[in-house]
Amino acid sequence: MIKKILVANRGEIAVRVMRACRELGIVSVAAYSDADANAIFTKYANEAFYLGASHAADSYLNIGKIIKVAKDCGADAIHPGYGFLSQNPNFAYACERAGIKFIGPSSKVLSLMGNKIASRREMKKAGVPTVPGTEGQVTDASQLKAVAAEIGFPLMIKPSGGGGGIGMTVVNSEHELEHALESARSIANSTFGLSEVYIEKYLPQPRHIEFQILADTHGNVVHLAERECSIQRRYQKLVEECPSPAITPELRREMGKIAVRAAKWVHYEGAGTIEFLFADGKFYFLEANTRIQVEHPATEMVTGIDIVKEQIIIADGKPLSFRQRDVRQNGWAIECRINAEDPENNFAPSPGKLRHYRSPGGIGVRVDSGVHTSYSIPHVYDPMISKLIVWGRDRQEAILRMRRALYEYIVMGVKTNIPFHKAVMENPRFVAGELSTHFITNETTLLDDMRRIKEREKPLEEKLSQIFEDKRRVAAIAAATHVAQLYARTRQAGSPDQP
Ligand code: MV4
Repeated sequence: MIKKILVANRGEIAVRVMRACRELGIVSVAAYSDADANAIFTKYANEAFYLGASHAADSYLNIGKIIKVAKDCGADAIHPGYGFLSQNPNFAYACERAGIKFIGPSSKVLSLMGNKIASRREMKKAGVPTVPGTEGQVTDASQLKAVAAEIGFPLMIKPSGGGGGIGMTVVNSEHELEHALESARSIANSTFGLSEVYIEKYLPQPRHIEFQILADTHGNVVHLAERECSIQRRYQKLVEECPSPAITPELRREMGKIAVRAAKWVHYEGAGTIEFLFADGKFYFLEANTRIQVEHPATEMVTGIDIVKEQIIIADGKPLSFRQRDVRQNGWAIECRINAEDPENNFAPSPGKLRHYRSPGGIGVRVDSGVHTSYSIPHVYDPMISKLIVWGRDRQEAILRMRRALYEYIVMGVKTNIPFHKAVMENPRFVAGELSTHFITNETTLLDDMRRIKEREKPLEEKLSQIFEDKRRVAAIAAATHVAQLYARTRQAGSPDQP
């Protein structure tokens, strides 16, 4: 039985996992770097162990150090979160050898799904529709020409070791072929240490739709419907929703069945997602994500199922706590990733100290974060501040609620993408649910819309900064005259209703 879990991650996802541990009565252990010594997750955990320097190679990416901490603290299992080592077969293998349960699929499944040519081949065998393209890798131009003659242009060269868009090349015509292939193979080799590339027909404006699945060790595999993640910038998702406005109940049944079949075919274990490209009513397998994903809360809001808790239950060898027929889809959820970045400066990271921080609340609002007022967002990691997730009875209500929640969000001290999210939530195409992976490039007015919204909200900002400026001035005076202590004593003595 799992009694103690080491969380091999940081920030909001570390807190998220520890929350599930707490509800399950499992002891949680943080492993932290220098930069995170005072982070919330380090304090939230029942125990905290120092890993190493802030640079991820010395801490969150260091397999040896993490396994050592797990042994030292007596953890039964390791939760890898997302990013870092979460999809690393060597890490899963190191856990397996150390007799510590890796919360996720086996190292074998991670290897298989991490190789895009291999996973594409397996999915084809399983009867999962894939984008028209090559069976295996393509090494020379003559081979590539033959494929191009068959599937036509535009086509896409993709690295087998990749994922997340790195090293992908669109080829529009025959005369670009030779150069594109050479360059793609060289980029693939330098980024992934694997020069293998494959070819797919290029879909010009697809939607990105992913099915959440859960698979236990008793052969139960279920899906929790889909999320639409089309709104992204440079392969970084910005807004996700559950369900997708493009998917009818019939399509959901069909795609869900196929996602479950895909998971069963590879003997998947744990939580995962099967990603599809969706265009002209047709869907094609893209890749599988073999981890908990950033955007999992959108699905949790709509289904009421705690996906992280189920991950732990599965890792413990127990059957899923529900069956496919128990899964109810209720209403609509939207998630905005709130980042410390400057939309006015090409979305450059804006790390630094949160001079003031107040997250929204009220009905239908969930904020997953690992930050607080006076916390400094480190420059060495991803500059995500939080995930803001709202629920509504329908998409319209969810959008209005997201606008309201964004209006309430106060972050002072760093630049954020909150104003950009406000522009997205007011965009007519977004409101109509007309989305594609090219949404942000196509919607050329978003930055101007954002500036207009900022101008419109100036009066609110001034009122807020007044509050916080005043507070600081009062605190400074009180401290100087020792009034603070006296004030605290009178408050303790008086009625709690007294101002
Ligand atoms: C594609 C595609 C169009 N056609 N494949 C980008 C990330 C990687 N996971 C796969 N990607 C794409 N593959 C074919 N055959 C368009 C994309 C793509 C994309 C996919 C998902 C989410 C956002 C995207 C943004 C640009 C391109």
